[in-house]
Amino acid sequence: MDRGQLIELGTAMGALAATTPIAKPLPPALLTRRDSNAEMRWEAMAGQGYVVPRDRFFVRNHTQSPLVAADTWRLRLFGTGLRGAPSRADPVEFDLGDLRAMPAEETTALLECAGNGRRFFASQQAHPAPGVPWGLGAVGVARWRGVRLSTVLRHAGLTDAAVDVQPEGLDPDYVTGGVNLGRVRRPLPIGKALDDVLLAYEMNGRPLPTDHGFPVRLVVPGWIGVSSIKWVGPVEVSATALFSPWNTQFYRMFGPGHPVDGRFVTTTTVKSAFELPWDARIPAGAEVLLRGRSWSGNGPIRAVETSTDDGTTWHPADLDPADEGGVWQRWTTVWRPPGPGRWTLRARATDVTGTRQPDQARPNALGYLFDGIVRHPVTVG
Ligand SMILES: Nc1nc2c(c(=O)[nH]1)N[C@H]1C(S)=C(S)[C@@H](COP(=O)(O)O)O[C@H]1N2
Ligand SMILES: [Mo]
Repeated sequence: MDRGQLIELGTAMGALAATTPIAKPLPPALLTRRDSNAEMRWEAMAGQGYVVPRDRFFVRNHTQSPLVAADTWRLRLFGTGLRGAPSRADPVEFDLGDLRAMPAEETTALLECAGNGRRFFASQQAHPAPGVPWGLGAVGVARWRGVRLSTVLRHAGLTDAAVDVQPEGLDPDYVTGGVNLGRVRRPLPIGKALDDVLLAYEMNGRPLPTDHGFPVRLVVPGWIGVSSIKWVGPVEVSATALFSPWNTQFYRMFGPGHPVDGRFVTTTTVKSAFELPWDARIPAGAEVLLRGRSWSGNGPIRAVETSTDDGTTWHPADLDPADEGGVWQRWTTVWRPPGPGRWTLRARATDVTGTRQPDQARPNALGYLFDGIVRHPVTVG
């Protein structure tokens, strides 16, 4: 057996030896389980600070969380975009100690699944899409600490010829419709890879939790969640374009108004959520302070408006000045319910590019990038 085969066998056995659907507890007050995924409940953010605590951060697993041993873990870079490590069997390797010895950076970044809000394509627009039926809770903000991907790529012998960087997860192969698509992996254009991407080993001040990619994951700010590969092991750096099902079959915009072969999805869209239970109970006869958050992959939020009369009139919400320029924006608005009964709350945000949430999101075959105004039901009395 040559060294390449040994490495393959080693990582395969490592991934197979121990996996769990989701490692952390899923208290129903914090998270809603959706198969191998878990959605944050928005009421669990009421009264919280800027970041989402680790216990309620959403989990999106194509398969299962692998229990990766930190001491034997290696980052393995290879490919035609590197000097002297063209083949997967003979990679440039770094262990956790190597990464920790490189200059560390900390960044506050938002992670959002491309399918966040997918269920509203069905419930509000009669246009259901396949996939995890997320409400608005497949999003979270955390403080990530790690080393820049660009730093590691340069240590690995990056050449000017590199065009794509493809990190690969150590979780089990993804099998769908009877077809084994291999490990979760998605090419990242070299421009983004060298810009602000982090190889993170800490989340909110502690080592990454198992479900969020221990020991090391990518964090790709502003881009859809699938870009931020968890439990990263091999990383291919290529002088020619790379392809995987995650940039050809999934995470492309297909359907009317989109190119026949779809459009590669990069940044997330603008959204807003109330920090309230779905169908919240609100006491009658008093003013209530409604809280929420808005965010956009285009950059900071400039304005948020709310409506409690089915979108007839809109009122500016008060933006928390502490969040100005941040990756999401907290806001509040005072509401005096006119009387008992069922009411619908709406919030719409405008981001730094002037993009405002539309009444209807543009449908697409796989239900990505829902940006429509969500009708949040509440019961007063
Ligand atoms: N290896 C691996 N990385 C992955 C995934 C996965 O299933 N396996 N899911 C991706 C998707 S679709 C999303 S939205 C984010 C979710 O990150 P989280 O589970 O830490 O919230 O991880 C991404 N990275
Ligand atoms: Mo995702």
